[in-house]
Amino acid sequence: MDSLNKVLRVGRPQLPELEKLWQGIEDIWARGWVSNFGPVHAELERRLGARLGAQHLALTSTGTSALHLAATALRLTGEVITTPFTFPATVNALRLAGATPVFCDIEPETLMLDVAQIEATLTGRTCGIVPVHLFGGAARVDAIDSVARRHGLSVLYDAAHAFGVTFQGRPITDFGHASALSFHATKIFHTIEGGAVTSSNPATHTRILKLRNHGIGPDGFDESGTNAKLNEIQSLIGLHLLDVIDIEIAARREIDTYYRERLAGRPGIRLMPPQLEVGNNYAYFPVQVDERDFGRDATATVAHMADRGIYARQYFPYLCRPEALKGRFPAAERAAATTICLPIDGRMTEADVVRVCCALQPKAR
Ligand code: T4K
Repeated sequence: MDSLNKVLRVGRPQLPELEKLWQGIEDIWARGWVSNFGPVHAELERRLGARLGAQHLALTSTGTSALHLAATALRLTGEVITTPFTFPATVNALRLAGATPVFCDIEPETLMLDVAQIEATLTGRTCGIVPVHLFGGAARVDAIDSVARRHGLSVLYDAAHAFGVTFQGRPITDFGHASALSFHATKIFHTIEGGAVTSSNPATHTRILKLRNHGIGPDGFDESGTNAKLNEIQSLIGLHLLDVIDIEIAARREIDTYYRERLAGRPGIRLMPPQLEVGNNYAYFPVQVDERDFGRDATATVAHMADRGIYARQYFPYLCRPEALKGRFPAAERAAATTICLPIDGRMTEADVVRVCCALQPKAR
């Protein structure tokens, strides 16, 4: 399909080739085992753990359930410091687990938790930190983990966007006590809906396995859990996409480069500086729109592009909107008002990038 007729939108899922999927579906049908920890689920869990370099990995039904289970397993029932510049799932899951999210501002440069402000936000009731690795980059894991160690806090990373990301060459899931990944269809690796918790401590992992299956463990039922299981068909989709994830990341890296070449120096458009110690996965291509120089704000920019068949998204305006937060977290508020994500996926071409960049023109004065 030529670029002009191609749908270009954020979050367009990569789907496995149907012919390849078919044999796996026939096998599942023949076994008559479609959920509750079947062989495809087991294989995906094993292969994902190996790919991500995780000591322990448990698949879950969504990224939100991964966060919820991990927060429960880490007993985050006091105040938990997190960012207001995230998808609502982060705070929803914490509240479900009985934690009280306490917001802290972000660094304008990375759009992730500002470590200096974490220290200033600590109280006697703080029990944990839940940083979010945004857009394919990484929060300042070394500094955050060292603050947590100094104060005896648990760290749960929201790694919904961070599949395969590294910091100083180490898997991002090596940091903190646990990480929660999302395998939603819009993510770089997905199972349509799904997620996973990685953890370093065997006891945390054992508890997560129990919590995702109604609280039923090898010794029976001794605490309430939920149903957060991934089924066999979704696991099969994951196995197929895992075969091509490194091709997808490499293809996106090229798209990222094309964008940077085309958009460098464009008035009113700020590109995110590359994080030198981070192996990015190019899950998103965020830019910030400065209304004064661009002539349109982020919302008008997204609408203007949609009129030209390009579907960018404003991420994340949600949590900074309530009046109660106004003025308290200026960097997050500014990020929420100005950040848009441009389409990026491994099926795009340089011509597609040109089309997006043409639609992202400043308003003529
Ligand atoms: N933590 C963070 C930091 C997160 O960003 C998320 C989820 C979570 C935790 C929770 O993980 P999950 O429980 O969701 O696994 C989408 C996703 O639904 C959500 O998973 C994701 N983050 C969030 C950033 O994006 P919406 O409300 O923006 O989705 P929607 O339907 O408006 O679609 C987004 C874009 O994707 C549009 O351009 C359309 C496109 N799309 C979407 C779907 C579902 C497609 O092209 N095909 C599709 O099938 O939340």
